[in-house]
Amino acid sequence: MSAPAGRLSFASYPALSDTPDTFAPVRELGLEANVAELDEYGYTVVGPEKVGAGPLIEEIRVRLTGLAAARFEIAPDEVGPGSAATHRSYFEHRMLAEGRCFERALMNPVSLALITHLLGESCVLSSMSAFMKGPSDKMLDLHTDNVGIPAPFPAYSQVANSTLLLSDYSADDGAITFVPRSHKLARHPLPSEVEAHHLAVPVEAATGSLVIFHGNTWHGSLPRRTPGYRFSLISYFVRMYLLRQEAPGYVTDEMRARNGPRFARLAGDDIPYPFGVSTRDKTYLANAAGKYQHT
Ligand SMILES: O=C(O)CCC(=O)C(=O)O
Repeated sequence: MSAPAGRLSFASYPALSDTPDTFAPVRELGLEANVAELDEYGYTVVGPEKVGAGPLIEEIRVRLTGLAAARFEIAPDEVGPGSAATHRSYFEHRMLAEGRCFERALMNPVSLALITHLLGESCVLSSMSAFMKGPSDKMLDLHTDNVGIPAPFPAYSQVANSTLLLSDYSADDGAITFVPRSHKLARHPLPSEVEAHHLAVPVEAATGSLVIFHGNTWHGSLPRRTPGYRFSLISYFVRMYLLRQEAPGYVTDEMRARNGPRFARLAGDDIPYPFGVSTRDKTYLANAAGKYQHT
């Protein structure tokens, strides 16, 4: 991808010509302000008109309702408010195995541009989860998504979250909340801080929006006070050297063929570990050439 005339692109610098310019898709999709928010506040919200998911949103909702109905052992039209005993009523992983609509959500260009800004092109999908939340009085305490990673965290993201909103979000709807700039603290909230909800700002956004956040950012959620479910689809990505939450044995060659090389990479096909001779040599060469400085 080349930069518009007069704009900087290190992809045109010969020594880096095979290093991906992760800013190029950001610029192409007009997401510069979202990148600034990610870097400054640790999270950003992209509106439905820019995300462009359209009818996919309803398709995923219907699919999730069917999966939840099967889990609750009721008919899909009986899935409604009232089954929530905790901050979430239905939370399931491995959604990528559940139909092409989830593949399309994974490959959304806006989501990938911002996740790639945070984690580089070599990042992989760790898990894709469906989340339905009914009315309750339960808050989700503040935490980071750097599960199992001790502080101090690096300033850059090692994990990142792309949440597709499948219903409207507001404080009353039980929105996710963020503590702006908390990614710069580079640590988990202390036990004495996990209930500091007054520091956290709720996301107010329409169905079809994307919420993207840096792995260091403190977040939680409010109780849902309105009837029915809050629906979301969470794609959680990690740098390629971290263990994944899912073992993606469900990814088939058909899925690879229809979605292309970036999909295969996200599915983990280029992870160099455990070392074979060729992946070992490729990794050492790339490391020696400084490729991982940029992605
Ligand atoms: O969406 C929510 O309410 C919270 C989700 C969350 O904590 C996460 O995705 O890490």
